[in-house]
Amino acid sequence: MATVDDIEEELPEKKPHREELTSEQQIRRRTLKAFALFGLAGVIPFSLWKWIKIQPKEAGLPKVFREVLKVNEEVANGYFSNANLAPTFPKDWAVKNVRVNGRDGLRSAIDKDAWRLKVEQPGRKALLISLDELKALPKQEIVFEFKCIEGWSQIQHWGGVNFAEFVKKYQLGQKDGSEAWYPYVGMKTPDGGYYVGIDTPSALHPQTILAYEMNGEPLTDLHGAPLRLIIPVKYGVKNLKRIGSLWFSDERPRDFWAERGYDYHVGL
Ligand SMILES: Nc1nc2c(c(=O)[nH]1)N[C@H]1C(S)=C(S)[C@@H](COP(=O)(O)O)O[C@H]1N2
Ligand SMILES: [Mo]
Repeated sequence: MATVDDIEEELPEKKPHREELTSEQQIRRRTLKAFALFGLAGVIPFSLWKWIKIQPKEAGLPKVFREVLKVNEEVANGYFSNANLAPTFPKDWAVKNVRVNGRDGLRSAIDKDAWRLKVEQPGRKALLISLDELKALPKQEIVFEFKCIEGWSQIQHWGGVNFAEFVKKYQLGQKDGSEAWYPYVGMKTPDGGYYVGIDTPSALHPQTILAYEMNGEPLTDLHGAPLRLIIPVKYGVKNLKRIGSLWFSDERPRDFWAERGYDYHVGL
């Protein structure tokens, strides 16, 4: 893997550092502010309103409101918009010699017939879903440029179940008795040797797939059989191979490469 310094060099303008805060701290700060404002919206005291009115303005709106709008925009984009789609290509542009990168969580053999996808959510009984059940859902294919953070990329062809479709089918992600979404999805290999955390809007992005095929064939072991994540809005590191279980949660799930110094979100 590249070092943290390499990544910072690769993505200078994408990760502007405001003051001394890391992007993670900035997001947390902004989100907290947004939630605080949502909570106060109905009962906002006059003194606070006066304070907001004297805040610095950005595009005509007090900056605090602008920040709430930004968070809303980001959430809305992730869930609903097709505007930020990764470019796609004709099938015959896809490479045949797909590179293998990363074997964490793949070193032991698994019994693919006995394999089930375990799905968890707070307050619910775990689901165990077979590959045949997933294959019975509509198949989505994508040919896109897969990018590894180490500096290589390839045009690759994957097929599987659209993640949002899967979520809808099994009624996942939203908190019981409310419209609110769990903010994170965690995933790990059956042996726990590799694991990722993904923000829910990115997981629900229209191009995110639970893939069981590569180039029209079942996945090979080293590409993540029987099921892997394909998430074109993220770098390769988040595209977990050999998914054993996935879960929705309020807490940010552990993430293998974030624990080794990479940015948690590694978005493209
Ligand atoms: N289980 C598991 N998934 C993983 C990894 C890994 O080491 N183990 N490496 C990641 C990285 S860094 C990349 S670039 C892609 C590579 O996928 P590929 O081997 O199919 O090209 O898998 C990702 N998913
Ligand atoms: Mo990677």
